[in-house]
Amino acid sequence: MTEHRPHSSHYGAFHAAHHPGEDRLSLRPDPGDPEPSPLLRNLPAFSRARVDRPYVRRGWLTRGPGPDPERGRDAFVPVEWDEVVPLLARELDRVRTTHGNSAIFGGSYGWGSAGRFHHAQSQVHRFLNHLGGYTRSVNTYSLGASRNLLSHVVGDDRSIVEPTSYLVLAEHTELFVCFGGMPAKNSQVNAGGVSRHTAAGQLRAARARGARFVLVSPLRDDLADDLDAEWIAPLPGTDTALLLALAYVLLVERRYDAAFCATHVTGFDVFRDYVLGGADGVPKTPAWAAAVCGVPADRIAPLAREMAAHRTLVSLSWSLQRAHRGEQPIWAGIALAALLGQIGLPGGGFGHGYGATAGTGAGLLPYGLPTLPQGTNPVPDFIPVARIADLLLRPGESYEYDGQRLTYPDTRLVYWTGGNPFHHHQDLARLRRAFTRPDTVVVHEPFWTATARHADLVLPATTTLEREDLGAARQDPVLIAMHRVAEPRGQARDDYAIFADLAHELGVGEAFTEGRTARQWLAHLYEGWRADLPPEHRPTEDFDAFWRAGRVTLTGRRTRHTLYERFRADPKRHPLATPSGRIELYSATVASFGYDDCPGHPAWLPPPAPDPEFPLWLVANNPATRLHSQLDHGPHSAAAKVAGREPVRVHPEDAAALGLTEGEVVRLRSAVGSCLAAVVLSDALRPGVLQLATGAWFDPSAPEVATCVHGNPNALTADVGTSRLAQGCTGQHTRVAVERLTAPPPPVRAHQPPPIASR
Ligand code: PGD
Repeated sequence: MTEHRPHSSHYGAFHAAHHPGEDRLSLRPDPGDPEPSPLLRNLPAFSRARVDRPYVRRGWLTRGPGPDPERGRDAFVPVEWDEVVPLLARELDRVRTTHGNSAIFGGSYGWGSAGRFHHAQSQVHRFLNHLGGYTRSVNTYSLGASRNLLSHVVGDDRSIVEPTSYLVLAEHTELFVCFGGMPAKNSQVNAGGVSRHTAAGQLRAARARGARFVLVSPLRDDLADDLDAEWIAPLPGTDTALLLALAYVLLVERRYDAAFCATHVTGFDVFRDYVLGGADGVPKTPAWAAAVCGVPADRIAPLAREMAAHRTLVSLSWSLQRAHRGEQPIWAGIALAALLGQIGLPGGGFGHGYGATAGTGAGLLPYGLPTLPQGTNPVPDFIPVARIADLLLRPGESYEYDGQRLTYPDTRLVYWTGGNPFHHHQDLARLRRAFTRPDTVVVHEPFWTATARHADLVLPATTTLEREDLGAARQDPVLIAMHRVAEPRGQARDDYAIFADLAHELGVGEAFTEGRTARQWLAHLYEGWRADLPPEHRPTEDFDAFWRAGRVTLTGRRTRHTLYERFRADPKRHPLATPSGRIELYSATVASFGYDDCPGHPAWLPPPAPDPEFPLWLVANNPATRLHSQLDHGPHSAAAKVAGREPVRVHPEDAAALGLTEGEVVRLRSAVGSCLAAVVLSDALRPGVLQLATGAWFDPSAPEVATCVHGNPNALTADVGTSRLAQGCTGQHTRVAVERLTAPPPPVRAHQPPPIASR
């Protein structure tokens, strides 16, 4: 397939050709993309890391299903497709008939790949629904704390899904105060695709117009250099204290918008009482905050005054809430924006997630996209997504979540497609123990990720390059005909084809496939979608014309978020979906849950006292050189490694105090585990804070040296929910010690296939 064909990914649209003889991918970014993502450079990653054929773990094959401590350590036996399909069908049938469908965990969280039809999670959910359902997961690792919180505070998550566009901010915002920054690296990616990377350019336009940027983050590169931001560097996880102190200044200096608070807010008195110290005897003064967050008190009051005097955007990153009591900085940020009284004014108020993806702030299409119907799931059981290890380790135990008491079902079979929990989950040693508990783990994967290595049945999936699909996201102006660019590797098959065979084996083949080939599904989904569109947005091209053209234009992205504009104009006629119809600075509902880890108003809930054994903070953020763990073996990701390890950035002052040198491989140790990483010196960090990105493939091959010898920070992070309100992921921070190695580090084996055995 040497001719360049249209295709798409979560980080950009492109044309590509595969040159099979040389095993080379030639790739041209979409000519309409003003700033194509460097992540595209990972795509030509044909490597030994591919799963070339179906495999079954030796112990499972010989001893049959059951808990097994060898899972994740065992060798794999190559099998044929016509053997593995009936084997897996029998096991699925055994589990559902013996233990019931709730014993199948099909939450299967993960970003998978771009493509509306071969969307791995949609495929597995549709398949399992045809078998009678599964225990599902709710929420995301991205926004675990926020979604629940926002439902109580502003009624829903539309402020995330459809925030004011960058176009409006670029025109109106005078002061961007960016808690957690707006990292350019995260604006590379968008779930489903992004054909135009415009966020960076629009922020530059705001700067050129004279807007001022203030970055509040322990990491200076959480905002692009060319925005000339003032950098305020609090300790990780202390933004709530800073936000409360800014609110304190507005309250005591009477710079808050009393009229807005009287008409649009509920719980103002409770919040004011808490901030001024009436509730707990601790006024949240700048001096108080300075002692908590390390930002000088004399910088806090002037910032509050400046915010009150200008059209100000309080920008709250998603990373803020992926942490201990992550609900609080978001609630405190919304409270601060409410006091400023600019919510609903162009360029003012708050935003949550600018910079988190390329789509945030790009405008939203007012209609849906072609979507594979998933059917209905009759099983009521679910978990908040980040409670996966608890689900497997604590069957029958109860826990609290958003005012409910829930019980973990007894999981016998785990089915994962399109995700990598051994990338995304915290405390990976604990996750390993959890994965030994079910009877059977099934994974479809193109690559030998740690998740595939911890499975019993590993079924090789195609990558998008090897199949046809529809590429689109609701924040992007094109629907792309993703043509096949390369032939499937080895015996890899589409997830759809695998599920179709399993469904036939289990007697639901016709219901699952509806008699369509993959290409027929694409035409069916496209035409059904097109017919339902409002006429003014309906593309004239039928499926064949669309496929030949390679794309159709999607019109009508909204640039203004009218929810808050209408609410501002008339809160009685356009109330928020909260019990009071207003922004809730005190939520009687949340208070009624009685959670001391998430009380009824925003509060500073300090983390446990730091253990002197772990004197440094580690920020474990999303990576700049790959999407999560995807294509970690790709050229762009590999180029940033140092001696084959993931780089850990260390401030030169800390390095000097610890006697560390640039490039040295060190061991990071936390209360739950350890990992190796290579030192890179950087003054873009607050001293006392290290930074190690997520996404290096977990490598537990030398446990005597470290839990992970490659540099996966989730070997270090704790598996604890944000609070009982949301039980969200807290992977963003942990506390660590750095140790020098006394012997040469062991090799990294993460990108090599696991041991292969004969029967
Ligand atoms: P990915 O690396 O994208 O990570 O976690 P997520 O599990 O989404 O994994 C997707 C997997 O799907 C890859 O292994 C890929 O090969 C596979 N895949 C791709 N396409 C297909 C396909 O078509 N079929 C099949 N079967 N497989 C496919 C991401 C998660 O990590 C997220 S969203 C966030 S925001 C979290 N962030 C943090 C964090 O900030 N800090 C820490 N410590 N941890 C985090 N984890 C979370």
